[in-house]
Amino acid sequence: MQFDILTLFPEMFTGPFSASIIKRAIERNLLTVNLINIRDYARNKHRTVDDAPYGGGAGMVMEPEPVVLALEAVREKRGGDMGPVILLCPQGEPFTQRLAAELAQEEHIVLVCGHYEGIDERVRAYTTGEISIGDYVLTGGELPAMVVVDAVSRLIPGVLGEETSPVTDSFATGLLEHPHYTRPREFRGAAVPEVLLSGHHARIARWRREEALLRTLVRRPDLLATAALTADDRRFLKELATYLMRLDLGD
Ligand code: 4GX
Repeated sequence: MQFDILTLFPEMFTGPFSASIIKRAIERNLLTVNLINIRDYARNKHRTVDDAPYGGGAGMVMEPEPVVLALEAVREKRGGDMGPVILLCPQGEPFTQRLAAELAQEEHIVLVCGHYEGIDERVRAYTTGEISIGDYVLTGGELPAMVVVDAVSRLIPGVLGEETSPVTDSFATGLLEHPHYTRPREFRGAAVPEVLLSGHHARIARWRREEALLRTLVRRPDLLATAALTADDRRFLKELATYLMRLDLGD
């Protein structure tokens, strides 16, 4: 998998990409991240990349030419076609695990990071899509680009290593994850649930599933509508509903 990232601040990426799993994926050649400084494509004498907005108003807008020249340089290097060219912005398609899984099928992804108030609208004609990582406003598209690289990269076979599989992840199952515990058996008076020490694999699996269902019901009931629920899951949730209806909480 290859990412080309167009940005005015390539140095923002060095920390997150030089540690842990992404670093290892790059070292193992499972992943290539190519950072392209948009300023290198500024052709005017002061190498400016932004300007005041037509029509007036506060803030600056990124000029179209440096971004489009950078995109054309990437296209040239890739010998013509390049797969998705994605602008990170609040107007984009909401980024979900489903979208991450779709992008993980690609060989080559170009991410365009806007800064300031945004990018000249005419750049959008050179992109194939737009992604938003959430309904809040950031100072630039760099953090969203890192989020996309991270979520997509961990779905590439081998990136997480042999033993960890992303298919059991929360969201892959459509539910929030069950609680996790490690040693010690008792931490400051808080014990590990007995069932996890039992060695009874079927009971442990059922307990985890029910904890996942409970958590999802309480924290993200919207997810239950689309989760892949088994007959056992439905029975558990119905029992819970019956129990709650019969519960007498007084006045
Ligand atoms: N999820 N921002 C992008 C500048 C901008 C605006 C319009 C291109 C077009 C964001 C988000 C996000 C702030 C990144 C505005 N660039 N991006 N930036 N939330 O808030 O993706």
